[in-house]
Amino acid sequence: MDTRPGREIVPSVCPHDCPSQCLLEVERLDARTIGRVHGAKANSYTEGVICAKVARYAERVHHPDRLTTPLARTGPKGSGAFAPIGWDEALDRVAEAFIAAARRHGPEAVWPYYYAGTMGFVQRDGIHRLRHAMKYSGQDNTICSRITDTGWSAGVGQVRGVDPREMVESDLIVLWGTNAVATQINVMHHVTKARKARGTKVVVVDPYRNATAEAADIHLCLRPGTDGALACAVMHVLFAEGIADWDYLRRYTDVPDELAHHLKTRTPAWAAAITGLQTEEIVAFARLYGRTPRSYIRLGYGFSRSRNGAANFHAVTCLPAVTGAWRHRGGGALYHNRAIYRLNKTMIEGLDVRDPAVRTLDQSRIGAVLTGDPTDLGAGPPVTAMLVQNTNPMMVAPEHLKVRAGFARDDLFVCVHEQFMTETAAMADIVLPATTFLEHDDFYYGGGHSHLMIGARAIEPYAESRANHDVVCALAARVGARHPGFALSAWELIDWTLKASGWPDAVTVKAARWIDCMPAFETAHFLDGFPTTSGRFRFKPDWRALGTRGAAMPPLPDHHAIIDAADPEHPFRLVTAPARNFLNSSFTETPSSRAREGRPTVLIRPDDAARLGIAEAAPVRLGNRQGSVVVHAKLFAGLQPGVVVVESIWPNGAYVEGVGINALTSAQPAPPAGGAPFHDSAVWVRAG
Ligand SMILES: Nc1nc2c(c(=O)[nH]1)N[C@H]1C(S)=C(S)[C@@H](COP(=O)(O)OP(=O)(O)OC[C@H]3O[C@@H](n4cnc5c(=O)[nH]c(N)nc54)[C@H](O)[C@@H]3O)O[C@H]1N2
Ligand SMILES: Nc1nc2c(c(=O)[nH]1)N[C@H]1C(S)=C(S)[C@@H](COP(=O)(O)OP(=O)(O)OC[C@H]3O[C@@H](n4cnc5c(=O)[nH]c(N)nc54)[C@H](O)[C@@H]3O)O[C@H]1N2
Ligand code: SF4
Ligand SMILES: [Mo]
Repeated sequence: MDTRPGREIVPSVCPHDCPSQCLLEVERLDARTIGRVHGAKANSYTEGVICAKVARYAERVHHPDRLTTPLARTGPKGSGAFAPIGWDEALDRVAEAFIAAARRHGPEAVWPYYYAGTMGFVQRDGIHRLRHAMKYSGQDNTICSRITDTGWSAGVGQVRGVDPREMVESDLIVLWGTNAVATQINVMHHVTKARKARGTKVVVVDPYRNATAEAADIHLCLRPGTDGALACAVMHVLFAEGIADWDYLRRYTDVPDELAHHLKTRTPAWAAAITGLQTEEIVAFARLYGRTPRSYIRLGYGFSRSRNGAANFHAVTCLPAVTGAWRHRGGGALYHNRAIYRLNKTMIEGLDVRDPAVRTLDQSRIGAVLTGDPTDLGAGPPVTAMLVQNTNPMMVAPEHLKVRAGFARDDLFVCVHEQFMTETAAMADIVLPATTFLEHDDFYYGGGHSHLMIGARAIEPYAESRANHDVVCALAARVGARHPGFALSAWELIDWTLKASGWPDAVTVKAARWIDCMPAFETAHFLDGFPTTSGRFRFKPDWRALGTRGAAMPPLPDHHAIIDAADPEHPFRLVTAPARNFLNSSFTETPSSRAREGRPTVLIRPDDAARLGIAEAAPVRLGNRQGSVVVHAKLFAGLQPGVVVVESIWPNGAYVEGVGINALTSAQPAPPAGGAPFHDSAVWVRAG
C-alpha cells in the first residue's frame, strides 16, 4: 500500500450488495478526494483482497456525471428534461405530493421503494421509519434473497452456517450456483489458500462454463432449474452405496428413513434425464462428496432464481446432513450469516410504530403494482406517489415493459434519490442527489463472513448531495411523521442499534475496526442442535409455515417441475447471470467497467447458432410472450444445447432497441414465499 505523505489511509467498508462486504483502506488525498482503494490486510476474511471495480472506486465517486443538485422535471416523463431547484423547494414538493396522495386515496397510495444500492443499515433501512410512522404501503423484499432464505431455513432453521475461513481446512469445496470469481472474489481467495495448503478439490455446479467453472477441477454443467434432481441423485447414491452416516442421521435429522425410501426412485439415470448430465458424472460426484468428510458447500444465489428455487436450495442443504459433514472442521455449508448478528433495528426502522394492518406490496412485482394489477393492489388504492432510494427498478426489476409503463403514468408522482441520473431517475418528477458511502456514516455486516463493521464518513459530501438519512428526516418533518429516530444523527442510530443488540458501542467498534461475531464451532456446525423446533435438520420441512404458497411444495427433496420449461415455440432456456464488471446496475456508469464488458451479448453454443444461421457477433433477437430483446451473439461452447446466457445488468439504453433483458424475465412469485425467477425463462432465439 502506498503510504507516502499526503496519502492518508482511511478505514472503510464496501457498501455494495455483495456477500464479501470487504473491509477497505481508502487513500484520502484531501478532504474531498480519494485515490486507490485497497482491502484490509489485517481482516481475516478480506485479507487484502477486493474486486477490481472497487479498487478503482475513485472513478465512481469522482465521476463527472454525479448528480450535483436537486432537479425538477420540465418535460414529459422520461424525456430527461430537468432543471435545478433548491433543496427546500424540492423537499416541499415531495412532501406536498405525498400529503395530496394520502388525502385523496389514503396513506397506502404512497409507496416508499428501496433496495440495496448501499447495504448500510442506517442509510438503507431508515426509509421504513418514514413508511411505518405514516402508514405508507409496505414493501415485501423478494427480489434477491427471499428464495434462498426460505430454502435454507426450511431445513436448517436459521440463516447462518460454517465459518468461511474454515475453507482452508476443507478437502473438497463445492461452489453451487455462484460465479464467485465475478460476484464474490474473496471466496476464490479462500479457495486458492485451501488448494495451496492441502490440494483441495473444487467442484462448480453451474449451467455455464463461467470464470469460476473454468478454475474448478470438476464442472457439473447442468440445465438451469434442475439442481433438486442432481441433489436427490447424489443422496440416492450415498444411501445406496452405504456412504450415508446413519449415526449422524439418527441423532440430528427428522425423517431419515422416509428420505432414504423416497430417494430409491431418484436414481442417477432419472437425474441425468432431467439435468442433462451424464449418469457417470453424477455417480462420481456423489462418491467424491460422500467420501470426503471435510466437504464444504458454498451455496450461491444463482440456482435459487427459478420457480422451483426454494425446493432446489433446500435439497442442496440436505447433502451435509446425509453425510454428517457438519461434524468436521472445514465441513458443512454456508449461504449467509444473517442470524449471527441479532440486530435490533427498532430505532432505525420504526418497528415499534408499524401497523400490521397496512398492506405490503411485492418489490419484485413493481411492474404489476404500478400498472394497477388488482391481485397486487388487493383492496387498497393505486400507488400514486413514490420515494425511490438505493435502487434502479427500471433496470433491475423483472417484467420490465410493465415497469416502464408504470413509471410513465402521468398520475404517478416519483421522487428518486440517487448518485447518478439512472434510467429510474430519468422517469422521476423530482431527483435528489445522494452521497456515496465515503461521504456518510453507516454500519454493515458481512453476509458471507462474520464481521460487524462501521464505515465512517471519509470525505466531504459531493456538491449538494445529501445522505438518505437526512432526506428521510427532512421529509418526515414536512409530512408530520413522528418517531424518536428522526431526531438522531446517523452516528447516534449506529450507536443505539449496536448497544440495543448487545454489541459494544459505536466508538468502540469503530476503534476496533470490526467485531468478529462467529459463534463457537459447536454452534456454527449445529452440533448443539439445529435451530428448528425439534433441534433436528428437516428433510421434510413445514413449507406451509414458510409461505402462503407452501401447499405447492414437494414434501421431501425432489425435482419440482414448475419451471418455465422449453417448448416448441420457446426452445431455449435463458439465464441472466451477473456480469463481472457491474454490480447489478451499479458501475454501468464507470468507463472502465463499460469498456471491459463491451456490449450486451448472448452466449450461445456454436451448434445451436449454426442451426439458426447465427454467426459470431451477429444481432440476435430473443423473445417470449412478454416481449423481445436484441443483443449480439457470442459463440460459446460451455453450455448445454438449448441454454443461452445474457450477462447482466446492462442499462436498457445499451441494447440495440433500447429494451433490456428484464423485458423477458418473469415476476411470477416462486413458492412458497415469493421471489423473482431471473434465471428461469423459456425463450425463442432468431437471427436478426
Ligand atoms: N436480469 C437480472 N436482473 C436482476 C438480477 C439478475 O441476476 N439478473 N439480480 C437481482 C438482484 S440479486 C438484486 S439484489 C437486484 C439489485 O438491484 P438494485 O438494488 O437496484 O441494485 P444496484 O444496482 O446495486 O443499486 C441501485 C442504485 O442505488 C444507488 N445507490 C447506491 N448507494 C446509494 C445511497 O447511499 N443512497 C442512494 N439514494 N442511492 C444509492 C446506486 O447509484 C444505484 O443506482 O437486481 C436484481 N435484478
Ligand atoms: N460482479 C458482480 N458481483 C455481484 C453482483 C453483480 O451483479 N456483479 N451482484 C451482487 C448480488 S446483488 C448478489 S445477490 C450476488 C449474487 O451472486 P451469485 O451467488 O453468484 O448468484 P447469481 O449472481 O444469481 O448467479 C450466479 C451463477 O448462478 C448460475 N445459475 C443460474 N441458474 C442456475 C441453476 O439453475 N443452477 C445452478 N447450479 N446455477 C445456476 C449462473 O449461471 C451464474 O453463474 O452477487 C453480488 N455480486
Ligand atoms: S468484492 Fe464485493 S464487497 Fe468486496 S469490494 Fe468488491 S463489491 Fe465490494
Ligand atoms: Mo442480490
